[in-house]
Amino acid sequence: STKPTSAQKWVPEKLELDGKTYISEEKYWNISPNLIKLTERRLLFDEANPLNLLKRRIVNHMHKKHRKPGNRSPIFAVCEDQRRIVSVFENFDSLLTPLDHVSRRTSDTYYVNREYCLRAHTSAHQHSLIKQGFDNFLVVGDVYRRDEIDRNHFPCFHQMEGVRLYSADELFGTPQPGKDFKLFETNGERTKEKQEFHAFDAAKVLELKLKETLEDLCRELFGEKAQMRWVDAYFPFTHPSFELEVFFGEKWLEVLGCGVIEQKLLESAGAGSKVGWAFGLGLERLAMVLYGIPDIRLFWSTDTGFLHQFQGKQPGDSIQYVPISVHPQLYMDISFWLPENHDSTHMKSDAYDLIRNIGGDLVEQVEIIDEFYNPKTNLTSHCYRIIYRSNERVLTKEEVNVVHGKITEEFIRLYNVKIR
Ligand code: FA5
Ligand code: MG
Repeated sequence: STKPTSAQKWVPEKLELDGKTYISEEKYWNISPNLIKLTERRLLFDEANPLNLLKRRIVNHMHKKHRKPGNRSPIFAVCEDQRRIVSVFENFDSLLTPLDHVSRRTSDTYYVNREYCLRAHTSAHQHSLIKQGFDNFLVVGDVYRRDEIDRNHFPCFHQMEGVRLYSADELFGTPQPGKDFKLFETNGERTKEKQEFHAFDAAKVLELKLKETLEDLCRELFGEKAQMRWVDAYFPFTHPSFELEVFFGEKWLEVLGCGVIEQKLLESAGAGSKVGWAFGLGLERLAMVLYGIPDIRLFWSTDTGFLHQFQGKQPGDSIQYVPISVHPQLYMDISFWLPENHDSTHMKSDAYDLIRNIGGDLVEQVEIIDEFYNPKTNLTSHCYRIIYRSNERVLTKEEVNVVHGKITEEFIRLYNVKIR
């Protein structure tokens, strides 16, 4: 029995996600049906989505640039299949988030019950992965926050986490006589630049390597043309902490947070003998800058006018997004038999030309959606889907019929096809 306490609050009994069932608690539940729909989209696994392209590009770069001694194998493990519902311990406590921190509130985080929430950042997986023994890893995934919605914010967005841990030798290189660098110091002081446990040199080298890694990544993505700046920041699980901003759309846009991992976190995860850094990238923000996508909501578009600009592209390709029309699409198909012995490949290029020539600006896309050969009649059939859309106005069905009719006539006249 469901007895709503507040008017119209939708509280299902349970939520099933990523193969696990969570029993909801009305007092905490604040997930909307619309948000559930977002969890089902899995944009990062959709090859036509720019976020998928960007993810692969960053992973390729990190694999290429960060390798084991001897240079043969990449050091970063890539984790893409972590469960998206995490415990309050994983999302907050393990990351040393104070009990009264705003991010814990039900106004900021989506809760299923007292214990479990939708992850608000990929940092939620740091503790458990380090505990499992991973020293160097990337975590990619969708994260959820009760944020405002505008051009740069959306309640579901995507992050990539990076964690890199070092022993003294890994951080400073093999020890040399007379040079005795240490990771830790006792009775040290916590300052703006370092944690109390860290030796000054260790903290400085970590900060340098962290910033170098991220600047190098941004140069690979944006080339030399991009303007970037470092800003001091605060996160409960890193110190010192920084944010990187990139100049885009006439403003500075924050694209990532990062810092030197709090030693207390590493200790509690069983890696207290190492030191390390971590970063969390906002993939949408980077993709907006990289591909010139002006609004974060576009990543959720199912409009083929958007998706076609990324479909079939490789991570290394340079792509600049061309704004699509705000008017609706209309599509019509045309199917015909080619004359006997007419070359199928040639027909395709001829067909694309013919359709564009007659349809002009009204044709947004053409694709062949069906092709087959009938051995009995020795005939080949083609079916093309034509997507009509105007930049200036809403097209009427009648208007499109006229254009489509002309295209059909030209196919018959020029190529002697038999309409099916
Ligand atoms: C974090 O989420 C930290 N976990 C990052 C981190 C990781 C710090 C590891 C230190 C070590 P923040 O809330 O600032 O930090 O988000 C990180 C990035 O996600 C932002 O820089 C931004 O690019 C992106 N981001 C944040 N909120 C949104 C949103 N609502 N929509 C789209 N992108 C967002
Ligand atoms: Mg931030």
